[in-house]
Amino acid sequence: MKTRAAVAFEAKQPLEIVELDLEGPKAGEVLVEIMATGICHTDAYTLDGLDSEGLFPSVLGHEGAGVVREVGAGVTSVKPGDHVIPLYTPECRQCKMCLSGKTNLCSAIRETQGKGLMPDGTSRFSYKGETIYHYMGCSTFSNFTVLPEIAVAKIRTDAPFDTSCYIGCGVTTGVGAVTNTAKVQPGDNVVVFGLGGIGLNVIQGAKMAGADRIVGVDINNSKKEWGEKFGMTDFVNPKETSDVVAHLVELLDGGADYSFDCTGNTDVMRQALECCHKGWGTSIIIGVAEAGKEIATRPFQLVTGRNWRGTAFGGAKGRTDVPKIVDWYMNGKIAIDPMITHRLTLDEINKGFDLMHAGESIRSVVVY
Ligand code: NAD
Ligand code: AHE
Ligand code: ZN
Repeated sequence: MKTRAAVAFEAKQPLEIVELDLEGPKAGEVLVEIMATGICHTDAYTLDGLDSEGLFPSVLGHEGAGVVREVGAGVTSVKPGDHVIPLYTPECRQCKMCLSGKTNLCSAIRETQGKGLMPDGTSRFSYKGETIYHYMGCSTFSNFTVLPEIAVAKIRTDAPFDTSCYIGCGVTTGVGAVTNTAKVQPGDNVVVFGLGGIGLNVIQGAKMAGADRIVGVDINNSKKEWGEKFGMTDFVNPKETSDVVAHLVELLDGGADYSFDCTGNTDVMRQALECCHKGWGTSIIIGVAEAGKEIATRPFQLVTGRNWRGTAFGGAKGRTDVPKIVDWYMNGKIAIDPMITHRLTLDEINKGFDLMHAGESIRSVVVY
């Protein structure tokens, strides 16, 4: 079949809207009509050539929601007409990682996914006879995409596509980092670095968990009002503070119980660790750093009881947890609507990247 898609033909170039050839689902796969997709900073990072796994030409996008249109042989958990959210972290429920109960990092298809291919080692997308790579196993910047059955979460049919797509990455990552990874407890003090599409969800997760002080840190002062909407109690602009770590340690009587990096900047990751309370403070890295970057601190920071951890997709097990997060949204336990600042057509998708880089959007969503 044919599908309209925004293709990343080359790094650092605008996406091009073209009609691709798409092969139907093979055994264990499903064809999904994507109804809406968010634009996450990770898409921009890959498009900018900063991802060591980045491949071109490819169809980016990993924050979608849509409808199953066709299923391949042997598919039992979804059927045509089901509403689904694609999962860049699948959940096979059979691999060592899934069975460990210790991680959401399913290993069933990770190797081929990182090579831009389906589990059988081939791509379903092509253009004028040339292979176009998949991205993060999702490729939601295509109106139709093919996904492994283990990489779709079936969700309720009354959830709007243009908001619930955000649960495919940003919402689950931010809220899950608080509830699944950090396990923030009532009364804890939290610091969040980077108040974008992820950081604001960390803030609303921390508020939901009953955190006491929720301090937001961003170099863009317009993010103060955004943070306050979701439960932030204090705002710090590091550009207006001579020593941001000392300031945070002072503000929180010794430092944060939990801090979160939502910037991808390795210098900020160090600040996030070092603003943690001696003896127990834990810093969670969410931000994705560009290829070649490394983190550093004095080992003394860890010797004296600070902990450095990370999280992917908020530690969520996609097929199990995503439908529950959709319920949280539909029941009003978490907010999504105010964070969708822009709705665009597929033809306008490059504008979504411009708005992100200019710090003018929280989430832009492409509605097909
Ligand atoms: P975004 O562009 O919406 O937000 C980034 C925010 O960080 C902006 O508000 C920006 O002003 C702020 N910022 C930039 N430099 C800063 C600095 N030096 N100090 C303080 N604030 C600073 O991006 P996003 O979509 O929220 O994504 C944030 C990061 O999370 C990205 O690195 C993205 O790749 C990553 N991410 C990781 C996961 C995961 O599973 N681990 C999932 C989604 C996104
Ligand atoms: N490909 C990069 C790493 C990118 C990365 O860490 N991705 C996160 C999700 S970001 C979503 O917006 C993730 O899930 N990581 C776990 C994994 O298995 O990829 C690189 O450095 O090579
Ligand atoms: Zn993302």
